[in-house]
Amino acid sequence: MTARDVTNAGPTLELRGAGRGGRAILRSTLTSPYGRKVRMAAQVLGLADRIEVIPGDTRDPEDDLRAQNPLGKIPCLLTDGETLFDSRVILEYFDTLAGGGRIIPASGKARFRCLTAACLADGVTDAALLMVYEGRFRAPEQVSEVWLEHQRGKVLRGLSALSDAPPDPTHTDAASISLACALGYLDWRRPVDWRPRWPALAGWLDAFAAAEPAFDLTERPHD
Ligand SMILES: N[C@@H](CCC(=O)N[C@@H](CS)C(=O)NCC(=O)O)C(=O)O
Repeated sequence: MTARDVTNAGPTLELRGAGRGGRAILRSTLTSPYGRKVRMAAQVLGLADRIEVIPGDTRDPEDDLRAQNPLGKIPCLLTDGETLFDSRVILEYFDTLAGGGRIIPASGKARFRCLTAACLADGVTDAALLMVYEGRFRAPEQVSEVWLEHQRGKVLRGLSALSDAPPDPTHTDAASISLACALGYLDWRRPVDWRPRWPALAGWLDAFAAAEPAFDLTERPHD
């Protein structure tokens, strides 16, 4: 098999599955910031009605999520007999289904800039999530201020870098989706008070929400 064969190997992975009406199944809560990335990308690319969201309880050993994704993390997409995770892979998959180059530039510098900016925003979410988990998984006397400070540094440096060079808020791609989901998560869980420090990013989020209806459409339910 030549290198060219490898890049073009295998049949297409259709977006279908055991969900209602033959839909693919997305294991995710409606509050997960990474799940929101996937739901937003599906909206943007016109794929949302081919996916059924079935919540996954990441802390429940009886939930079949752990059999689907050994890491026990959401989001996780069950499609055409395959299981795809994590959110970055699922965004790549959706982009491919939509013809390519829609939310991730197909090639060149633009592709790797977009993917790196998306990873930076995801990294902000990762660190924010670890700060939240520190309070959730440990008794108050076990909480490590050193660890919290370490993660806070990642959030703050990430936000500074993203504020200095934000993605175009009027163009929805993997980078702007990831940043919007990161900021939405920070607004909800508040591991840091980011708005006073980065008003330009607050303006960025307003501009993105105004330009991209999928942001409001994927907002977590408010009870
Ligand atoms: N890199 C993963 C991160 C996924 C992730 O950490 N999801 C959280 C929920 S928001 C989770 O499943 N946490 C449970 C755990 O870490 O055990 C992605 O982009 O999908």
